[in-house]
Amino acid sequence: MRIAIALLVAAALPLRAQPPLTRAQLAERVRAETLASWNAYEQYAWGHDELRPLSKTPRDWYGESLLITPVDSLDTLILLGLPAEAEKARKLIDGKLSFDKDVSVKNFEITIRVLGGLLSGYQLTGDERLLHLADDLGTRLLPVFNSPTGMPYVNVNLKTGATSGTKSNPAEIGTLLLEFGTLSKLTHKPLYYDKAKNAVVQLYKRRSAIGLVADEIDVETGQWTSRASHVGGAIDSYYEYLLKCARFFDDKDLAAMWRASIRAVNRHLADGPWYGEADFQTGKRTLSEFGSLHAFFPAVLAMGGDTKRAARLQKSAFKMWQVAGIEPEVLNYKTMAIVDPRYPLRPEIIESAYYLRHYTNGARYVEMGRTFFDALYAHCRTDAGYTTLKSVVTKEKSDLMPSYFLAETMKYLYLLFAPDDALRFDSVVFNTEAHPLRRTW
Ligand code: DMJ
Repeated sequence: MRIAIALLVAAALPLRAQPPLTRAQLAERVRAETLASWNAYEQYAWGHDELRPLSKTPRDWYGESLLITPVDSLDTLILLGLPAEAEKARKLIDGKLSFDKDVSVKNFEITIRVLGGLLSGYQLTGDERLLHLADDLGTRLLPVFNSPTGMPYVNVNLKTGATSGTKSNPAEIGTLLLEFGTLSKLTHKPLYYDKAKNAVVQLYKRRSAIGLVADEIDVETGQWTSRASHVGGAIDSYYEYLLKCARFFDDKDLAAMWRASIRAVNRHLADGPWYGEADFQTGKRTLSEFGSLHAFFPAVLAMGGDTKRAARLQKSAFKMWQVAGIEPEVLNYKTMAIVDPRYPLRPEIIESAYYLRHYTNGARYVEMGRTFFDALYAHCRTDAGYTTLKSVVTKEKSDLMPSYFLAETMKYLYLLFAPDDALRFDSVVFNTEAHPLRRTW
């Protein structure tokens, strides 16, 4: 009886507040969750492209595996201090990865995830086999540039070199140069750099009179097939690479292209504290939508030196996150209504928090990170890795751990919390899949 009364009294008392976790403790928790997710991949999807955490089954993008998760995760495992797991991944890649496959792959995705992962893996481990694989992959991807304009086709068959897909977009055309350029420098084959750079130049040349690009173009005719301009999916990383490649390769043409582009974007797409959509030729506003893919933009603004706009936009993105307690894919920022309720474990908002913490030393970005991590843990964690959400409103889960979750989402979260010497920010440039590349030439 006395025990029962004591329990009742204890239940009525407010819980003693737990002290919030320190940055070091948060970094350690991200590391532990990364390890658990990797272990789930090992247990249920080893040797395959991706893990489906709910059904505990593997997924291969093209029927045959290209080891997308191991290649995408290798540098994360190294940077987070998981050497045994990294070594196992490296050995799997060394022994099993082959591109001699009769499959038609998406050039953009394979470039940013696989070519980028092999290059950063090579630079971090010194394993020549990884560079050899990157060179072999690069050679097999090169036919994409054989269009009448030089802008890449969407798909290429790794064995036959047959290309397909004429309707592409600035992101897929303009997000190849960090990887192809690095490959060029490391193999001393200028062709890779020249082809990928020409593709960006061809795209840039087709910008409108007010300096904007739209989100679909035919790579054979060079004609735009859309008028929509924004900084979201299908355009996003085109801007990211203009800036990063200008600096990484010390390329004056790209620097000028970046300066002209950011001027036009700020002039026609900035909409109060958000960035929306406009007609690329007239600048007329068309949509007030912002989403999880747009959320990379504060990072790029900060890197370009505009921390004021970057901080303001990150504040907006954080509001988007808070509407349902985790980030929707698309939000109408005028009404704050959710337009697309999915959350595919995207990293961009975390990436921007990391860049802003680096550039402004602002503690508020670590606090944002705490909110992101708590929500991921609460809503996306399963007993076999993390999974995407069908709806941030109902929190209903879907069944996929995309390879970028370990490549990007967990890496940027860790780096946001970890001490600066975990990775010296200025010693690398991250490709759009968060693979850190070093200028070793
Ligand atoms: C990643 O593959 C890359 O960050 C890409 O630039 C955009 N989409 C995903 C993550 O959301």
